[in-house]
Order: sequence, then structure tokens, then C-alpha cells
Amino acid sequence: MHISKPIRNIILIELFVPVLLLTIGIYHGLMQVIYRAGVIHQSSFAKLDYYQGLTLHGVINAIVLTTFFAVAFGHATVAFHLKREPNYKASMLSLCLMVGGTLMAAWAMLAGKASVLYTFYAPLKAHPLFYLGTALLIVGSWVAFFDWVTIYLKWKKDNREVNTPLAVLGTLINFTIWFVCTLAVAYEVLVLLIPWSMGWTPTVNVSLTRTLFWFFGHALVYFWLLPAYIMFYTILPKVAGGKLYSELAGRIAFFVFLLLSIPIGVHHQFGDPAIGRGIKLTQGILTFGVAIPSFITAFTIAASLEYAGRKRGAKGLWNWVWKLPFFDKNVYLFGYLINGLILFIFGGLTGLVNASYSLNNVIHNTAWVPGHFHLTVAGPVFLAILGMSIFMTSQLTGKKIFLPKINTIVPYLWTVGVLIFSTGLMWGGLLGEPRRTNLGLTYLNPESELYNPYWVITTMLGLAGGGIMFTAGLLYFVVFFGTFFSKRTAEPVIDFPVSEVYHTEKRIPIFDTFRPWLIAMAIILFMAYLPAIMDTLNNNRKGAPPYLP
Ligand code: HAS
Ligand code: CU
Repeated sequence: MHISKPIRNIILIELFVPVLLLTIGIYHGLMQVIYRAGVIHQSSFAKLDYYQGLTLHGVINAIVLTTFFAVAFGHATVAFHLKREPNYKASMLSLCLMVGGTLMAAWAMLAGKASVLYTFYAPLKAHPLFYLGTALLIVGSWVAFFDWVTIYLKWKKDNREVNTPLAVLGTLINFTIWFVCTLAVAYEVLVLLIPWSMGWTPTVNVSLTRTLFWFFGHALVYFWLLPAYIMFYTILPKVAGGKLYSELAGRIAFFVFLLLSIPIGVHHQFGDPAIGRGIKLTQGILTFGVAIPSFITAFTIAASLEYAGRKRGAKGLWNWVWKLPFFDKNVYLFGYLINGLILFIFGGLTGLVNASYSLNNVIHNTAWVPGHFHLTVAGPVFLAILGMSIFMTSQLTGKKIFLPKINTIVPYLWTVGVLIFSTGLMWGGLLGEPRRTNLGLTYLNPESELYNPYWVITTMLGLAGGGIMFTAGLLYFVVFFGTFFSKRTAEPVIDFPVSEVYHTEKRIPIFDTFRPWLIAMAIILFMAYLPAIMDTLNNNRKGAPPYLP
């Protein structure tokens, strides 16, 4: 489909800016493994300290890149599937807010005034511009979403009896989750953290800021995941050479995410003394509920891939796996998406360990947790973003992929790296290795009680895996920027591969409407969060003054 030049440019900027910043993000990923393994002890080459680098790593990779990408992909998805372009003024406003906000936050972090990590709750305190910048980034993404809602409502008026395309349904659900969960973080930042950071209020209710943060912070991980899920359902079966086994399964999965993505944030706070155990258990159980749409996805996509393999001539029970186009450079998206799925098998399983109220005691705040989340956000999420950013850039600029063979191996190299890296972290975590700690410093003094010889091997594994990930990242940059700056050879378009469905299913209106789901979502949220918020208000005796690392 042809897409007008101004909108095309907006989408391209929304891909280019975060990928450019990602160079800093990935560099600090490498520095993390180097510090933790004790190869370098104090400051990195750019003279940024451990927590400053870790903050840049988390905020750029997990908040800036993902939000920009979700908006860029959302623009393209809505335009392509509904055949209506986003409104220019709204998209431009959204872009300016996001870029402006990102620059503010980036300044604060680079100046060393916001080393608060990507989970920016109190008592760690940042410069007010960091909070304001994050808020603007979020508001910018809302503007794009509001525009899609108006486009969708108009489209729906003309197409009452037609199912909303699955990709658009997924996008709208994802941004609804995002809108609701970011309300909490907006309140936290604007009402609690900025006045405290300006020195207008002497203390802040730490439990409340943590609870509001995780109201947002857990749903955030599904905001990262759902664009990848949209690709798994609507694109992967096509590029594999097959069909989507059940479209209805996808709809059900997305609606269950709408209900359960937010009311489970307390599973990050099982150890918080202010919150009662009843609500911890309730939200722990709901967390197992949110795994169901992922299990639905696992089986539906596996069935779709099996169909693809058999269509390619596979016989027997497992032979279909080997018939899939793993190294076909014409369908390189397959490599990016399948590797993400493989990593997510382990990411999902470790998530279920985390969610178990009692097992969580063993792994909380250990290296196990970053082990888990690099198998999720640095797995299916990051690989989908890498693959799709190259795909969209090549289409929207009308340019050929630069070094297509390298592009095909990037996801495999990345996956090998993540598997080694996460194994090291999770193994270390089970041996008590803490997360977010400059462990290398303890290696300077083996006599100290902080030194633990068991963590030498696990941090070395982290270093090996992290080095491979860094190399894959560099190769991705070569392909991305090489494609971006090469010569135009074709008309710019946006044409996603679209999976046909295997079963022709009857349209079920309840799975193509929002109102009842939104009402149910509100009720569950209210029931799950009212007790948690009340606890933080009732058990806050003193409040905390700011703390700087
Ligand atoms: Fe998590 C901590 C529980 C999913 C990200 N998680 C984190 C943190 C991050 C994160 C960033 O309950 C750290 C936050 C911090 O800094 O403190 N997580 C879960 C559970 C799930 C889960 C139950 N997490 C994710 C996803 C993330 C993510 C997705 C990012 C995108 N997580 C937790 C808990 C904690 C936590 C606790 C707190 C720990 C603590 O104490 O601090 C579930 O949603 C997972 C369900 C997934 C599955 C897997 C389905 C498998 C699929 C693949 C199929 C493969 C195929 C391929 C078809 C059940 C879909 C076939 C292959 C062929 C070759 C044919
Ligand atoms: Cu979570």
C-alpha cells in the first residue's frame, strides 16, 4: 500500500531515533557484563558510573525503544489493515512530544542526575526533568493512540459486520492496556515524585510509589510483548509458508491480556512489608491466569508452524520442524520471530517460577530476575523489534536490505548469546548472586565477606553471552543503518505479509467489541488494586527522604 510522504517520514523517524539511542543502550549492556565479571572495576570509557550506565541501558532499551517502536508499528498496522492513514497533525504532535521527552530524560541521565534505574520509584531520586521527560514520552504515545481510535471508530461504522483485523484489534487492546497503566505512573510522577524531587515535599510514601510503579511496570511488559504477538499471529504463519491455525484463539488471547495484564503488579512486591499477604496471594493467582493467553499462543503458533512444515512436504512426527525456512534470506522475518519464540519458552517458564509466591523468595532481587527478563524482553520482544525495524525501514524507504546474509544470522547469534548470558545469570541467582550490584568490586578483595567464588563462573558466563549479544547488536546496526542510507531502488510502500486462516471461523460479536471487556477490566482492576493501595496508605508511618546512589 502507498503511504504519503509526511506519514512515512514520521514513522521512519520513530524507528531511526530509538535505534540511534540503542547504540548507547547496547554499549552499556556490554559494560554491565564487563563490570560484573570484574574485567573493569570503576568507570566505563565514557566515565559513566555503574548505576548511571545501568539506568541508560534499561531506560533506552526497555522504555524508549519499545515505546517508539510500538507507535511506529501501530501507525503502519492501522494504516495498512484499515487502509486509512493516521492524521498528520496528531502524528506530528505525538512525535514531537516523544522526542522532546526523550531528550529531557536523556540529558538528566547523561548528566548523572537520574541514576534511578528503569524502575524509577522512590526513594531513589532523579532530576525533575527525568520525570517530566518520561511523562511527555508517554503522553506522546497516547496522542497516536487517540488518533487510531477515531480512525477505528469511523472504519467500524462502515464495516459493522466485518471482524476487525486481528493486528488492529491487538494494537488497540495493547494501547488500551498502556493508557490505563500509564495513568498510575503519570500520577506517581506528577503528584508524588516531581514535588518531592523539587524539594517542595520533604518525604514521600515509598510503598505507594512502588505500588503505583508496578501497576504500570508489570503491564508494561505486555505492552512490549503484544506487538511481537501481533507478528506471531498475523505475519509468522505466512512467512513460514503456512496458515494461522486459529484466528479466534488470537482474539481470545488478546482479550484475556486486556483483563489480566494490569491487576497483577503486586507479584513484583511479594517482599514489600506494607502490603498484606491476602492481596499478594490473589494477584499471584491472577498472574498464573495471565500465562494462559501465552499458552494459547504457544499451541496455536506451533500448530500453524506444523502446518507450514507439512505443506513444505514434511512427513512423520517431527520432520516438519526442519522444513521451516530458518536461513532463507528472503523471509528473514521468520528467523527473527522463531528465535524469539524459542527464547520465550524459557522466558515463560522462568516467569512462572517468579510468580510462585514461595519460590519468589528464593530468586527475588537476585541475578535470576534479569536472567528471566532477558529471555522475554530481550527475546521475543527485542528480536521482533529488530526484524520489523529492518523490514519497515526497507519498505518505507524503498531500499534493499544491506548485507542480507548477515541480516539472516543476526537473530541466531543473538539467541545463542542470550541463552548463555541468561544461564549464567540464573545459575548465579540460585547461588544468591545479587542483581544490580557492581560485583567486580568484590573481586578486588577476595578476603572480604562480600566475595563469593561461586559467582566468578556465573559472571564469566554472563560476560561470554553478553559479548555474543553485543556482536549480534553491532551486526544489526550495520544492516539497519546500511539499509537506511543506501540508494532507493523501489517505490516506498508498506505491505505486511498477512497470514490466511486455516479454519474459517464464524464471526462471534463478543470477540469483536470492546465495551463488555472494558467493564470487566475495570471491575477486576478495582478489586485487585484497592486493597493494595489501601495497605500502602495505612502502613506508611514516616515516609522517606530522597536517597541518591
Ligand atoms: Fe516477567 C519479573 C512473572 C512474562 C519481563 N519480568 C520481570 C521483570 C521483567 C519481566 C523486565 O511473578 C523484572 C522487573 C524488575 O526489574 O524488577 N513474567 C512473569 C510471568 C510471565 C512473565 C508469570 N516477563 C514476562 C514477559 C516480559 C517479562 C513477557 C517481557 C516482555 N516476571 C514475573 C514475576 C516477576 C517478573 C513474578 C518478579 C520477579 C521478582 O521477584 O522480582 C508470563 O506472562 C509468562 C507466560 C509465558 C509462557 C510461555 C509461552 C511460550 C511461547 C513460545 C512457544 C514456542 C513456539 C516455538 C511455538 C507460558 C508462546 C516452537 C519452536 C519450533 C522450532 C517449532
Ligand atoms: Cu510482572
